[in-house]
Amino acid sequence: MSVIEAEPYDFELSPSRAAMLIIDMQRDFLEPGGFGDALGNDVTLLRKTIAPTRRLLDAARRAGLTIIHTREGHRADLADLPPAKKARGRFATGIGDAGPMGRILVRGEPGHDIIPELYPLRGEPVIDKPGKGAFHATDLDAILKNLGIAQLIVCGVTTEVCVNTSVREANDRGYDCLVVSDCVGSYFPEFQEMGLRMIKAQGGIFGWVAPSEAVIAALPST
Ligand code: TIU
Repeated sequence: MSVIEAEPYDFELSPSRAAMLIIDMQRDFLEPGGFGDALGNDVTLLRKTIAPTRRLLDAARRAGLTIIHTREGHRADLADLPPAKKARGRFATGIGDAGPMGRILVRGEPGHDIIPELYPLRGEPVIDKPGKGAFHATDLDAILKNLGIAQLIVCGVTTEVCVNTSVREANDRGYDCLVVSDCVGSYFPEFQEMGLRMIKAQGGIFGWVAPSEAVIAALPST
């Protein structure tokens, strides 16, 4: 057990029972010329998370932590795409349509895949999720239970959407979540701030928040 200096109070890390969960670091959300960019979002706000996440990922791999990646997306036949999700936003080019990096949020398309900087290693589970939360309609909970994981160190995008939804789902399932403040990103600075404040408020109502350097300092160095 080692202690991570976090808010609202110290997080007691048990490395053998902890997983690093990296949410939706996909090309379509992060790369210039992707879907997020095409919608008018400033992807540089998300790209700031890549370097610290890479440093934390390297340290977590060295420490032997379980690493799990997620991707938001749908079957090529879109049979798992709720009509309400397809219709939302009234976009001229939406989920399933041809976008700048292939069909938008469709599994197997270039834009749906994880950015090269954080690409999963063989053996690291990749969870394909149809919703915002990493638990909804996926086998994540079963995988975590089978591995004996009780703590999640959460990184990824976006802070207020898929990260917050996943942390809330995890919290209700009994996991302790620590959200890494410089390894989560939002297209909206005010949502970044509030997305983190919502997690750690009220004594850590959904979990803990700490910067990557505090997490790295607490990881065992082998
Ligand atoms: N992964 C994730 O957050 N998906 C989103 O759709 N995020 C937005 O901020 N739109």
